[in-house]
Amino acid sequence: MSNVETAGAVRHDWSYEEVSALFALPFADLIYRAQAAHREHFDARDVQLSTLLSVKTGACPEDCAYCPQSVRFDTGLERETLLPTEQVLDAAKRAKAAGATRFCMGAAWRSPKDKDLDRVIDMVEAVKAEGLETCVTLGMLKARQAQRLAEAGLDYYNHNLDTSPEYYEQIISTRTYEDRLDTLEHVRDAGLKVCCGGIVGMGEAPGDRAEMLRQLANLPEHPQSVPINNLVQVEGTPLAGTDPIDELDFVRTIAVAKIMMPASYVRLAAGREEMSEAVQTLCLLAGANSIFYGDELLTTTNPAHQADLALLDKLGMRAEASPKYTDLEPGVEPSAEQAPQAARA
Ligand code: SAM
Ligand code: DTB
Ligand code: SF4
Repeated sequence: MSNVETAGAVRHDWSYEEVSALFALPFADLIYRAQAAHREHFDARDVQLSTLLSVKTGACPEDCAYCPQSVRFDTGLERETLLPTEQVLDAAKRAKAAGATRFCMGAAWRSPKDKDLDRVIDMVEAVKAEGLETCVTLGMLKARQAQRLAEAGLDYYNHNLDTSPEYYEQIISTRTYEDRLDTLEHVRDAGLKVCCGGIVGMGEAPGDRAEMLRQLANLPEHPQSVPINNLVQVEGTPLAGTDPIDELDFVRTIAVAKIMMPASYVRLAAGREEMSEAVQTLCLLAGANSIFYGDELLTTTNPAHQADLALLDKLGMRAEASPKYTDLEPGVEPSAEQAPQAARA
């Protein structure tokens, strides 16, 4: 597996040495391989646009060291209880009008209570009826909760591994790596698509990035969506003041993720506000084909719509019109736009 002829192969048996060797490639060779892998599965002009909304903010009992929403850190964040469905739907309509195709709702919970889940299910149904793909991230799920979300028509569940198993204990003590793998199993078993990635720039060693990607790619199925977040440093969190990751090492992380999980959307996720257009462009050249779109992430800021659309335009790229994994109704012919994507799906 050392050249572009085998680019695009979907494997689940990566060794640590192989992943380290990818990170060590000359930069041009790495980008060449990532591009080749990407083009086996996607149209290289397309970028998928997902808009985030925090539907329940702050006062989270967990201690994730990166997170402004933990009740344990004083970040000055205003807490908010679960939003009414109408307010969520309004935000989803605005996201759709601006060009997003997926709407991701996040809640600062360790895990949802069943009565909370009822309300989230209402939101999912309302947003889906608008014609948007839906994603939620609510913390740990039980098998039955994942099934209920699947029955409601949810498309994706986001639950990140965040980092390597070895570095994990430096970052979170209130839930284990195993807990995360269990939730991911429940989500897969319920037939939901998985959105799972991690965060870099948390002071991890390069080997932790390699191991995090190895963990993701060696899951029983590749997550259909892989967000790579660059830590957004928030004053008051334990990770504020951490030395940022070298920008080219960030690009390398994206490229290696694409080579290892070529059929997955790799999302250039949090942290774009601090990145130049040139670095974002390198990420897009390295096979990132999804972004968070809209001027807010969950509690921090993100580039404005106009800036992102202008960048895509400058690069001859475009917002993906119909997501690759959209299920077609049985018996319904794919539209001309869907056809090439449906054929590859
Ligand atoms: N509470 C739920 C959970 O953690 O499973 C869902 C919401 S949580 C905010 C979702 C993800 O956002 C985290 O797993 C983490 O990867 C990412 N995240 C949170 N704070 C971040 C930050 N400051 N910078 C980058 N990514 C962050
Ligand atoms: C993901 O991987 N990143 C998103 C989403 N999944 C839920 C969250 C980023 C949060 C950044 C910090 C904030 O805005 O609170
Ligand atoms: Fe809570 Fe999620 Fe933030 Fe961790 S990442 S503190 S679980 S909101």
